[in-house]
Amino acid sequence: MHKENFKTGYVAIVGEPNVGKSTLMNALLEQKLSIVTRKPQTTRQRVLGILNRQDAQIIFLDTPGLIKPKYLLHEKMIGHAESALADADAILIMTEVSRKNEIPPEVEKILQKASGKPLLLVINKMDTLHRSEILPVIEAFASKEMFKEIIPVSALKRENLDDLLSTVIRYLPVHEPFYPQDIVSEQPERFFVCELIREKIFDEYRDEIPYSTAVECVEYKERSKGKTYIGADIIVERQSQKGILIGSKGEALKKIGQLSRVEIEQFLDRQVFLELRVKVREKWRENESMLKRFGYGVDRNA
Ligand SMILES: Nc1nc2c(ncn2[C@@H]2O[C@H](COP(=O)(O)OP(=O)(O)O)[C@@H](O)[C@H]2O)c(=O)[nH]1
Ligand SMILES: [Mg+2]
Repeated sequence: MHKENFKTGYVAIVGEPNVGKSTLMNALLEQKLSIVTRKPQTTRQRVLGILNRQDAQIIFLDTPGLIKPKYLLHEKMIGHAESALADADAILIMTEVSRKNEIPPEVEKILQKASGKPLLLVINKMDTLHRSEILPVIEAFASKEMFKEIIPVSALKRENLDDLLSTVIRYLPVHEPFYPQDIVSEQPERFFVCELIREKIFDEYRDEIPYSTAVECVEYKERSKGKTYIGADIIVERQSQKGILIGSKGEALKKIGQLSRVEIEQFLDRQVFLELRVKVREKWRENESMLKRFGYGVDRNA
């Protein structure tokens, strides 16, 4: 039985690209669930992570960074962030110390969808500032009077995260847990497998390539000898991109396969046989049915 005042709720993490949203969720869960890269716009949909404590179950929703949309894919990404706000009991608006006190218009706009919900500002990357420089940043944001709380953290160095958690819990309703207390997400294993492959592509390729790429796990079979067979398609938009991804004599693709397999095995805690194929689907980022197929479909006003 749970304690009488046990709390359960959804907490959306929203903000600009690259401020550290996925790093924060992983740090809070003490597990790598959401992929992290040095490039913006890595996260494309909402990623659910469940933190189970003695006193609370916090369901975090990591979301794509808020940008001006250029492709239908971007509109879907913003749609995922909006749907996370709609479901949230509390909202973590994430920014980083270098932003001074600016809340960009893309973020302001989406916050209109969150009217009445508690907005907690998380100022990340405080490890990059000298202690004496942090207070003025907090004061500048406080003058906006938009936020119930302002919490400076370093997601990377795991600084001030306990404070963040106890603050968040204050804003959650008293409720029984929604999920069993031994699971960390409801998204299937194969989703995280595809995401890890996508992360390696973000790390290894430049320019438009990572942004033009989707990954689809087409086969996922448990084999008796303890190895899982995973066949995944890497989707690109042009023939020339396919050539670059594969590389001369297939070396580049082989490297992606090796790097991905190591992380997938760590994530699944078992051995994996990974087979990657590269396919061209022209303009998939503008194609409603392909976006849906690759897992990016969402109703804007869900
Ligand atoms: N110095 C510093 N870097 C961070 C911190 N949190 C995240 N980063 C880096 O910022 C980049 C973007 O992080 P990510 O979590 O993918 O950002 P997202 O796009 O908001 O999800 C990565 O290179 C992270 O390692 C932090 O607290 N301090
Ligand atoms: Mg992210």
